[in-house]
Amino acid sequence: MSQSFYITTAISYPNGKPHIGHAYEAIASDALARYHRLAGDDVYFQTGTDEHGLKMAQTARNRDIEPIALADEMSSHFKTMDDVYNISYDRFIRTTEAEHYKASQALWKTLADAGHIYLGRYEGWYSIRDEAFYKEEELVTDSKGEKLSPQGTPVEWNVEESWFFRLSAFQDKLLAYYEAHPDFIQPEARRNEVISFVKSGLADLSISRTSFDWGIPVPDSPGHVMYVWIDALTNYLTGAGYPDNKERFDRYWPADIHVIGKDIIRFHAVYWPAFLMAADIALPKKVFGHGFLLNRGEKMSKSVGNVVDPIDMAKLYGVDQIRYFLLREVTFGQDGSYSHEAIVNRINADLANDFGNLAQRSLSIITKNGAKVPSPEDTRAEDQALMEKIAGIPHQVATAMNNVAPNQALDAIWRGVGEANLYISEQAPWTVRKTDPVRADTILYWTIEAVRQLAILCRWAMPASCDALLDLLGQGADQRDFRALSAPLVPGLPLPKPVGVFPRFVENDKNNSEKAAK
Ligand code: ME8
Repeated sequence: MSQSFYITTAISYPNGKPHIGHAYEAIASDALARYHRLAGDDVYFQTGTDEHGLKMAQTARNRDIEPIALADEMSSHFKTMDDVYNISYDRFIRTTEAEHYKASQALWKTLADAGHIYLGRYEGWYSIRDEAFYKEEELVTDSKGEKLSPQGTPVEWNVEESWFFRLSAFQDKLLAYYEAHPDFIQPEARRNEVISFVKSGLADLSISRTSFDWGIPVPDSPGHVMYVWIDALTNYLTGAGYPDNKERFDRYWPADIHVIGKDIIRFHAVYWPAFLMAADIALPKKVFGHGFLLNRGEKMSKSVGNVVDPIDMAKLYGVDQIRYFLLREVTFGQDGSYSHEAIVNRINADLANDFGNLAQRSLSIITKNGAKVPSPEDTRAEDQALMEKIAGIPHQVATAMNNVAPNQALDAIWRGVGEANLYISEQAPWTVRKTDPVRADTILYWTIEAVRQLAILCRWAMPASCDALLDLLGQGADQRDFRALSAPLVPGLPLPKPVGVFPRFVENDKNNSEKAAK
């Protein structure tokens, strides 16, 4: 039986269209999901939209539409973005689905029956934009003397009857859990931040609202809807079949990794494990808080006008080009910056010059000489040396991906691309062919065998482009996962006419502005 691997992204608020930060999280999670599928795991990958709460209700009111109409409209943009970027989700969940209501209410009842919930009165600060409660001492004051949340968003004083979760009872249990499971929260900086937050003291958490009704009704408590985060976090259980589908639940729960942004680490690494402990449900194995994507080093914001539409970016640069750029350029877990120059540099240097040219140079000679996989009849030590280097890469990729470091995995693959380029330049099959065609065929064979392995190794990063390369090498759909790494190309296999897989990005090409405008 293959090992199960359940991976989730955060579910986004569909109160506006997705931006490139949302695409980034989806791409990184997709890379991990695809990697595990290639490695033979039984992967379940869930993403979706978080449709309740005050932020959604207010945005809908401002537009004079029903919240569900807003959710339907915007959720479809998130789904389209995922589809454009080849995000291989197994389920796109929406928290307005009936099945999710059932799971959220079941979790609530479990918490209530176990005595972890009580009715009280909430008085305190609330940020609608963060959908979060804050302690007085956490707030900051801006230059106008206005109080703001630690994330810099406006807060308002809130007083209402509310159900409370006894979060304070979990302080020691959480700290003990973090201590016993050092990999539960990653990266290290996020773990330290969470530990110091929990050590500073946990107040009970208000988990229902009475001042609006756009949420999941609290069981047996008319007038109360669940606090949006209780409902949102439960999506991870809904996807695993909670509460009724025991077989599915046993197969996929606990989740292997929740991939989220650093701004929502507290909800995932404090509240969520506390709810699960209280309900006697196993905790997810890992919460990974990635960094923020910055536009030329600046935070994206509608008022600065630097919010970039991920679909326009895909049209301008290419889907796999953006996927590769984000996965390679940003150290996963840290903030990352993007700019036109940096993207173009990666496209032209790494993709067009390095990987693309390697395939193009070797395949174009082969096409002119019979268009078949050549025979390695004169294999020498230098060929074996290249293949040994390539053979070391899967292990390096596995180590990196198990450490949630896709950038390091790509570094390892590109070291292989570099070795293969060095090899073909030194062996110069175009010159050797004039005097020794058997040796030239051998060099070309090992070059395209290296291309084949490298393409399989980075299919999780650039699925469409790597598949296009494998098409050029005549490889079938069942010859593209990691098991196929050890089944070398068969000499004599007919090959199609090569086409460029990684085009250069040409500045001021009039096609670019047309592409972006489409
Ligand atoms: O927080 N760079 O939704 P959301 C990278 N509904 N990631 C970014 C980013 C940026 N510039 N901006 C946002 C929510 N994100 C909740 C989640 S989960 C049970 C509920 C990330 O639409 C952000 O950190 O505000 C989060 O992981 C995701 O995008 C959705 O953010």
